[in-house]
Amino acid sequence: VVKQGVAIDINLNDYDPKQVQLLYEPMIVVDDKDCMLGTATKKDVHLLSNINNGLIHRAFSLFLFNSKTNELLLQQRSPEKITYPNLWTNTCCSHPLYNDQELDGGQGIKHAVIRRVNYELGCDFLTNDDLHYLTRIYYRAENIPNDHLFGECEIDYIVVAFKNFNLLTDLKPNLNEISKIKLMPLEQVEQLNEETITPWFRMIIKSGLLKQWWKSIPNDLTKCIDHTNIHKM
Ligand code: DMA
Ligand code: MN
Repeated sequence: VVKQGVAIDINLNDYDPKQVQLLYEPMIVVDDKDCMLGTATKKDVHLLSNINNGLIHRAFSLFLFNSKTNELLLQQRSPEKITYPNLWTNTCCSHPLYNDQELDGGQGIKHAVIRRVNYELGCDFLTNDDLHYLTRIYYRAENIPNDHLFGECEIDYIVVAFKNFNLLTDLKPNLNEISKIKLMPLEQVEQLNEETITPWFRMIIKSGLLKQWWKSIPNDLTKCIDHTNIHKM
């Protein structure tokens, strides 16, 4: 059975054309155990009407730490983003695509991470070996208040990397995706104003998971690996 969600005709003229174009990317539709059910567009999986009918899709969240300073790389989403514009969040979030290279839960996710850090951050220094898939979280959230159209309901693969890089010379943010980037120590991340960060980033901080991962890098990360359970947020 291919679960696809209902395609709804909505007026997308008020949104950024590049971001609208990306709404036709093919996502991986899964059940709450992360078993693949089929595919649907980025637009359809993020429509609240479909989310309310139980549509779940696969995503990833990358946390890139600067090994020199032990700080996390954060990004501020651009005003062009259709969901959660202008909010601060972890290094890079996106979705694996429904294609041969990205369907697999392990290698496919890493392929998607490398594709997106390149696209969003102009980052070309991460390789498969730098990426550690730790665990999966399940969460659901609505888009910014006053938009009753979009939201998220995802199985989110948590990927961590620890690498020495220079914020100014090794990265070139794509301004259609990101307005600002910065490095932050744990204490500062934990004090971020909830209103200014994305819901998934807030849940990951509040749950204590981020702190646990942070304290375990780089040598103790294996104790954070759980490829069996899905943390419900
Ligand atoms: C989607 O992020 C993934 C998560 C974990 C929320 P996003 O909205 O930044 O996706 P994209 O960058 O592909 O628009
Ligand atoms: Mn999503």
